[in-house]
Amino acid sequence: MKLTIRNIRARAVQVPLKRPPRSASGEIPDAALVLIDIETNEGITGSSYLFAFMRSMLKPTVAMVEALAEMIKGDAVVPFEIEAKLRKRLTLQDSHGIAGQVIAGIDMAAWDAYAKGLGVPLVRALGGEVKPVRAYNSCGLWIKDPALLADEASQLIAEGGYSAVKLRIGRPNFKEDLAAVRNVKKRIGDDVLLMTDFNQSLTVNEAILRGCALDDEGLYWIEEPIRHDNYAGCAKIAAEVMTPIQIGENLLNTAEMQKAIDAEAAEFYMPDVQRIGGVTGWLRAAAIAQVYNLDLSSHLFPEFSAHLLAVTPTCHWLEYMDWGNTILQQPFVVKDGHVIIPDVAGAGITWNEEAVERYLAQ
Ligand code: SMN
Ligand code: MG
Repeated sequence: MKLTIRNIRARAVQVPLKRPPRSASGEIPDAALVLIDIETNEGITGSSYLFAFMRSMLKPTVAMVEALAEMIKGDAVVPFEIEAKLRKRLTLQDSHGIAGQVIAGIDMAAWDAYAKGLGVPLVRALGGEVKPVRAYNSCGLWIKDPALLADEASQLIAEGGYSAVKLRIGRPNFKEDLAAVRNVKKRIGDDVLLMTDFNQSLTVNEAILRGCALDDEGLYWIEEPIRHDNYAGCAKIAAEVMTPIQIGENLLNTAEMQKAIDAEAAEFYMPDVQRIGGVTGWLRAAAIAQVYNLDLSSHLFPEFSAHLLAVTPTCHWLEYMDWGNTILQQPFVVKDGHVIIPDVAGAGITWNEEAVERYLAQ
């Protein structure tokens, strides 16, 4: 069914988190989310959500959705056309920053509506099939007392039969990081993979020293050791450290991804659907990853990422995060360490309106 955009609604919510994040680059007390709904003349609504990272960014993000909505009201729900139009209109302003994230959010909601118009799950609208997608549990193991982490790792694995979890590191005292890694590794054993994330907290030299020291600890990857856009620095680290380096959650578009690949910045890449440009941007990133035979994982947004990884030729790992669960009528199910894509039209997101009402940000 052909759809026409009638209106785009944006709502800000602050959702409590079961295990509030504390990384080497700061704390996140609750999930500041912006819910986007593209309403169409035909009665179908396409939905997505964005993560504003902090409460103070909710208002500008909602305002940006409203500003961009004005440009596409009355347009057909054709995601590639919408994306091209918004990027073109923002050429002289800037299509990165909040504007870029909002383009991605609108793109995701447009794809959701588009798939609903076809009456198929998003993955099928993309030419793929509904199938389980391998995931690691990323909902915990933040920076905290290393002695508490082994029990938390066991809980995280049990929450969905996971075979991989991610631990945040980057404490001022590296010995504490080592204790955290060893405590978790000892508990989970060799059959469960352990990813780690420095959240951009180190200098190049520190990263080489710490990375080489971690090479004997059996880690699956070391993520974002330094500032995300220092690709030459990342390349130095990747050359010195045996453990694979993972980057990508802060890649703002596919051109940045290409620059990182050209610099040989990392072994693994994990774009974030909100930063890489929504579903449309992801498809382009997946094509590049295929050309270079690079393993591609996702960052946050399991609901959209599951559909996308299911059509990604070099699909690696989905990062499972539960931040949207509270405001969804039916959070995605994880079974035997795999996210189950719901066999319904669209991405499978329906708001729990009662919860949305309760957590609406003022
Ligand atoms: C992360 C993402 C979002 C907030 C805090 C930390 C982290 C990850 O980098 O990869 O999950
Ligand atoms: Mg990360």
